[in-house]
Amino acid sequence: MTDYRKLWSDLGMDLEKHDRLTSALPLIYEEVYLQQPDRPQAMEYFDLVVAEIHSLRIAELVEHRRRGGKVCGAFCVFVPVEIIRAAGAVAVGLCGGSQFWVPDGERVLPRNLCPLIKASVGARLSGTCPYFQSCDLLIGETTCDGKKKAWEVLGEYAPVYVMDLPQMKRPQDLAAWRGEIELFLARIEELTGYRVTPERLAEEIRLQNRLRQALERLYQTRKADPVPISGKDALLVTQVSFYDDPRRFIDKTEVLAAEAEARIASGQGVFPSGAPRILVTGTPMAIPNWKLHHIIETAGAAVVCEETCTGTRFFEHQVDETGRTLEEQLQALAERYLKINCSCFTPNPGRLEDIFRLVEAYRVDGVIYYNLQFCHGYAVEYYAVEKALKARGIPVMKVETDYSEEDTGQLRTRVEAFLEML
Ligand code: BJ8
Repeated sequence: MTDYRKLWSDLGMDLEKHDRLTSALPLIYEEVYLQQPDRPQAMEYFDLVVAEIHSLRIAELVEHRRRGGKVCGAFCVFVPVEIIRAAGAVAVGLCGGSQFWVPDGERVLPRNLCPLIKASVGARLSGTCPYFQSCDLLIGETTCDGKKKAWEVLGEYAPVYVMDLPQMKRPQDLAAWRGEIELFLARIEELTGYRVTPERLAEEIRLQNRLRQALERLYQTRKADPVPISGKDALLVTQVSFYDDPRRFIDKTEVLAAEAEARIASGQGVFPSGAPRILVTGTPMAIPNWKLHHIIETAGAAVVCEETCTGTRFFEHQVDETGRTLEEQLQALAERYLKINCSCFTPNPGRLEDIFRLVEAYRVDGVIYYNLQFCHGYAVEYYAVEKALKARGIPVMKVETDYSEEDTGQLRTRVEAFLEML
């Protein structure tokens, strides 16, 4: 049996602090997840992943590195994981979703900064995240100002490579992004010592497309009324996709989607038919950030879709698989990734179009705009989203919050009032 304490200690972790972090999780998980009635049986796998979040997958990463492999950590859905894997490395998502890490982040970052950035940097500084500790290279990107400056700080603690993401979507921006992807490929090849061949890249493009399709299939089931799976469970599945082994994740998600489809066929749901249906749009929810979904769903509404980077922005759009040369494949990757509608782009009309499309497809009664505190891009974009939704008679409310529990009561009151008027 693996001695995880030794493994964590070998990764240079602060074991005492780590014990404090992990001791809180089972209680929270019990309350937020395990007490939900009628959950699909296939969620058992995802429960296991959370229960073993710092052990089973970490042992796999350690073994990969023991055999000479590399691990790369990313903080944004713009990072093309296909390239990382085609060069023989493992890709993991590193966005911090826990309040536990925020104070450590605030040691080096301003307090009035997005909690996702503070928690991500704090996770590294505190030595309590084995994923961070397992990374040979951290991949940052120039999306929002907070992130791009945080990489400079993080670079003092670990090797960081930054991808320069354009902030517009003109042809010259696509060309620049394509060039950036080429540089990225060269950096990853240098890290691993392997050349990325068109054959290997084609394999990883197909694999990541399959992963996207598995999530898409699961999301399709959420269009049903009654909805066969809770928003909290669907969110967890997407969160897990960022660090699980991709092949295993695809298998387990397909089993879950098949179960959800069978539930639809038999009319089985996790909320009564006719329960208010909510679209959450806005900033990502990194694990274990389940705060808003928990409030909404314990108030009697179902979250049926997330227009976020831990939702549709992560898995919509496939990479074209017809490219045979590296040039064609890199172009296909650049085109697919540049379709993501993050608020760091100006203008960003595609996001509005996505929201309308999803409101219709998922038969949404109301939209809750989720804004992590101090995320200015999404906060400013609320103006356009609210105006457009109101013009179409779609109820919308904005929630601005952080990872702490301090405002939970107040948020609950506001969400309940919003649900009542739907
Ligand atoms: S593509 S949303 S994952 S940058 S860190 S922007 S919440 S202030 S995470 Fe993001 Fe990529 Fe865009 Fe998606 Fe705001 Fe916080 Fe910045 Fe954030």
